Amino acid sequence: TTPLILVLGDQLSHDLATLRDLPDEAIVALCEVGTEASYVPHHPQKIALIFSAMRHFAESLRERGRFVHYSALGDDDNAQDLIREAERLAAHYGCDEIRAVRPGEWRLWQAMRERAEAELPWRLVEDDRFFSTPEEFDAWARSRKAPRQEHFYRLMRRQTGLLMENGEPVGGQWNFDHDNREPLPADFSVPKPPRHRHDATTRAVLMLVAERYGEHFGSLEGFHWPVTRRQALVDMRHFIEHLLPAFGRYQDAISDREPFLYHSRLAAALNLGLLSPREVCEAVEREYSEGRAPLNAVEGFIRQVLGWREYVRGLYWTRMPDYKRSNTLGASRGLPSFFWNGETEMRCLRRAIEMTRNHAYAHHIQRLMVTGNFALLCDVAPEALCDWYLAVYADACEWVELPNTLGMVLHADGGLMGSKPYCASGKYIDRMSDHCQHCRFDPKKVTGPDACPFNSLYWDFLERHAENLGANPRMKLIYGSLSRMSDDKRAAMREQAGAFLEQLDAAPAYAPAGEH
Ligand code: DLZ
Ligand code: SF4
Repeated sequence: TTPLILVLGDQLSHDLATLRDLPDEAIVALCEVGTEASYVPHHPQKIALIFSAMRHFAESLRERGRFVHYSALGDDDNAQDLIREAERLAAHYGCDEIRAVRPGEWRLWQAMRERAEAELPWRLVEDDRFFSTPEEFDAWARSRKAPRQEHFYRLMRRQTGLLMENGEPVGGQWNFDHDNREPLPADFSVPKPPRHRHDATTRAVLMLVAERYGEHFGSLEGFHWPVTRRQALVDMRHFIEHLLPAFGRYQDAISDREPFLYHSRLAAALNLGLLSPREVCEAVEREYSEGRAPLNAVEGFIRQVLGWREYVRGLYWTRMPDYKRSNTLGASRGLPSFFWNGETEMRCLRRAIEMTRNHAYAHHIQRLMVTGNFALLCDVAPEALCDWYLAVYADACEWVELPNTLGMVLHADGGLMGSKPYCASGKYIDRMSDHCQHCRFDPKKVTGPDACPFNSLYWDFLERHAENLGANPRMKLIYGSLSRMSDDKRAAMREQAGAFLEQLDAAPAYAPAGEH
C-alpha cells in the first residue's frame, strides 16, 4: 500500500507515530491552508511560527530521504482546507489511504473520523508524544469521585519516576508552591533571550504573513520564535542555565517592563513538537540532582509539564464536544473591544495586551490574573474569551487553550479545572506587580472616581454569583467578609461596578480582522 502521511503544523517531530517504520514509497504531506490560518484571527507571529517551522521540518524530512509534498499557501492548486487538500494529494499520488496522528483539535479529529469509511479511508493513530493517552486519563478519571489535577500529577510522578526516590517524592513533599509566590525585587534584571537568525525560509514566511495576515491583531516585528528543533534546544538550554534557578520564586510575579521574566516560553516549541515533554522534564530534573537549581523551581516547572499539561489534555479529549459549550456561571458579555487594541486606562490590562500584541506571548499570571481575572469578573462569555486566547498566543492549540481559558480562568466547567474561581481584586495585582504605581487608578480604593475597577468588580461578581459560589467551602472566608460589610458599602460597590460595566458595554465594538 502507498499511504499518504498527513503531518499537521503541530506535529513536527521525527518520532511522530505515523513517521516511524514508514514504507519507502509513502508520501509525506504538509499543508499550509487558508482555513486553518483564519478560523480565528491568529496573531501574525503564530502563523509565521507555524509556517516557518513546517517548512523547516519538511526540509529535514527530505534530508532523511523522505518524499515530501509541501503545499504552500500560495500554490494555485491548494484546496485551502486540510481534509480536502490531503484527499486531493492522495488522489494525485495514487495513495490508497491517508494516515494522520490525532490532531490537536476536536473539530479536525471529528472531520477525519467521519472519513474513516470513505473510499479513500482516513486512518487515525494515537499521538504518543505525551506522558499519557486520553484513554488512560479516562480510566483514571472514572476511578475517582472528582478528578483533581494534584492527584493526577502524583500518579504521573509515580509512573515516570520524575522527582521520585524510593517511591517517595524527592524532598518529602509533592508540591512546593508556597515558595513560589514572591514579587520581584525593585532592581531585578533578566538575561536577554536568544535571538534566532532569520534564514531565507523564515524571511519568506514573514513576508507572506505580513501580506496575507498583516491585518490581524499582533505585530510581526521582533519575531524570535524557534522554528527548528536546533533553535528550540538553544532556547531550552538558555532557560535551564539562566532562568530556571529563579523560575520558582518569581513564577507568580508580574512586571510592568519585562514581558518574559524567568518563564521558559518553551510551550510553543513543545506544542509544535520541536521538543518532547520528556526530554524537557528530564533536563530540568538533572539541574536539581546536580545541584544547580532549587527544588521549588524544578518541581514547579515539572508540575506544569507533567501535571497540568497532561491533565488539561485528558480533560479536553474526554469531555469534548460538550466541554466547549459549558458555561456554569451563565456569562454572556462580549469581549471588551480594548482586548484588540490595548486602549484602556487600566495599566495592568494595557501592558498585558501590549505585550501580547508585541510577542504573541504573556506569562501565565498575566493570562490568569490580569486579562483572565478581568474577563471573569465582567462575565465575559467563554466562547468570546476562548477565541481570543486561541488567536493571540503562539503556544495556543485548542486542546490546551480551552480547558485553561474556559475551565481555569472562567470557572465555566463546573469546577473540573479548579475547585474555586481564580478571582482577585486590585489588591492582589498590586502585591504581585509594579503596575499600580503607573496607573491612574488607586488599588486601595473601592469606590469613587480613582478607585481601581477590579475592586468593585470583584465584590459585585461575588454578590452576583453568591448562589453558585457561596456554598463552596473554599470561598467561605471571602463570603464571610462580604456579609460583614454594611448595606451602604455594598450598594456603593454595586453601583460603582454597574457604572463601569455600562461604560464597557457602551464602547464601540471592535471586529477583529479575519473570517469567523
Ligand atoms: C494554527 C495553524 C495554522 C495557523 N495553520 C496551519 C496550517 O496551515 N496547516 C496545518 O497543518 N496546521 C496549521 N495550524 C495548526 C492547526 O490548526 C493544527 O493542526 C490544529 O491545532 C490541529 O492539530
Ligand atoms: Fe490594574 Fe487597578 Fe493596579 Fe490600575 S490600580 S494597575 S487597574 S490593579
